[in-house]
Amino acid sequence: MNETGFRIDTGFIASHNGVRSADIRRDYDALGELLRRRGIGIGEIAARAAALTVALPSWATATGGTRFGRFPGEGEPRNVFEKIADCATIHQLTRITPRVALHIPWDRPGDPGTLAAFASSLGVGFDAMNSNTFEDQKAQRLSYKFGSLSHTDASVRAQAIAHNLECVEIGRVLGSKALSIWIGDGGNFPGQVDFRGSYERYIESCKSIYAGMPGDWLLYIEYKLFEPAMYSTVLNDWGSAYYAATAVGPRAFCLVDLGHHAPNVNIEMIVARLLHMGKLGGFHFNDSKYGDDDLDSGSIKPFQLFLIFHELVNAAVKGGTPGNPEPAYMIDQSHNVTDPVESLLASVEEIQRAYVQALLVDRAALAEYQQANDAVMALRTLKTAFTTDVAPILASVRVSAGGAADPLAAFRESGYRTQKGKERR
Ligand code: RM4
Ligand code: MN
Ligand code: MN
Repeated sequence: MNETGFRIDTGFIASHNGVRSADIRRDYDALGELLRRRGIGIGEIAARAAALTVALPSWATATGGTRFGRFPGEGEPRNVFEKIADCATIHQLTRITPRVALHIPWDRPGDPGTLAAFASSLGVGFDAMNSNTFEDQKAQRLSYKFGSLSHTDASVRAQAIAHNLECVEIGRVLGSKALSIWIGDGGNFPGQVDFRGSYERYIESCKSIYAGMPGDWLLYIEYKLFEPAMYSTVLNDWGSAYYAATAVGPRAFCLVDLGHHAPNVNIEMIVARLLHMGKLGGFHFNDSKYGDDDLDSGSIKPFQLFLIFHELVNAAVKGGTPGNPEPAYMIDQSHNVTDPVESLLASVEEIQRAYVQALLVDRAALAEYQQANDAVMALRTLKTAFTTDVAPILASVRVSAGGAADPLAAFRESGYRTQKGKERR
């Protein structure tokens, strides 16, 4: 079961890079010259690009699905070991995804120690643990139909708390250092849920979980506007998450999933607010057009992704914000019509691209334009960074780290999925 089977050969990656290296060098030098004229050293940008890391969601390596159906592809991972193998392949090609976020019970390991050893043999580790009290599992004693951590019945709340603590126990063995909680609790009809009572119960449940976490673990509180509850959600927005995280304790932080807001909400401003308050724990990157669409990062609103990183870089260059940890970057997507590995490879590249573009913002000039209320030039300063083609930096740092110049092309040329189609019947 924990055999990897086919793996992409390092020699294959070297020859993939070999035929592209002269072009990459030329493009990198040309971009270096352009940036030099702007007073930016390309070497420093490249070093920071190489230092970025993004966690992969175990649950996104297999085809997702909507409530209308699911259309799996050939060679999909059948168990958590095969999911880890796919994540390791993504890390092999991109070099910036060294950790996997695990979803329990979807990917509950039989023996966490065996899984930890397997992952480490493939060069990956574990990020935040993700609990699941938004659906019922076989042989589960009490139902979450009417909620979990905020349920009116104390014994359901106790069961949900125990599940979260089990996630922590598994995560301890895996080397994880954080727990992400997202609940589906809410109401479908006015009057169904006592807004204040349910929120209070949710906070008390989180306090119990927090009390059971090791002292060096962080708790990420993920909010979401709606769904599965269609009228009201117990943890609906960043303000509710902020208050809850504050009430729970200093190691509790808010998690921003880009798909969990109403359309057109200014998410970059929420990021700035949470950084300001020292309560931004991390992200679930994805993209959306209408709701919690879980589309590939940067596929619909790449400018928004850039503006989010602009706020993050702003905070970092000002020495961070007191009390706020380095935000954890994680992907949370659902792949319905694409090869999940290809979607993840593309998403990782988009996230790294947005980050590098944000590093190019002329912050001194921007501050002057803001001071002078020069809106046109302020926007142009951002656009100058956003429209810079940083692809040569991305390719070059990947190649230097032993990854692929073009991860998507390398993945296709490698025949990985066809091989897995044979192995994973
Ligand atoms: C939720 C939320 C959680 C994710 C589940 C599958 O909408 O985004 O983070 O674990 O979906
Ligand atoms: Mn999420
Ligand atoms: Mn979601």
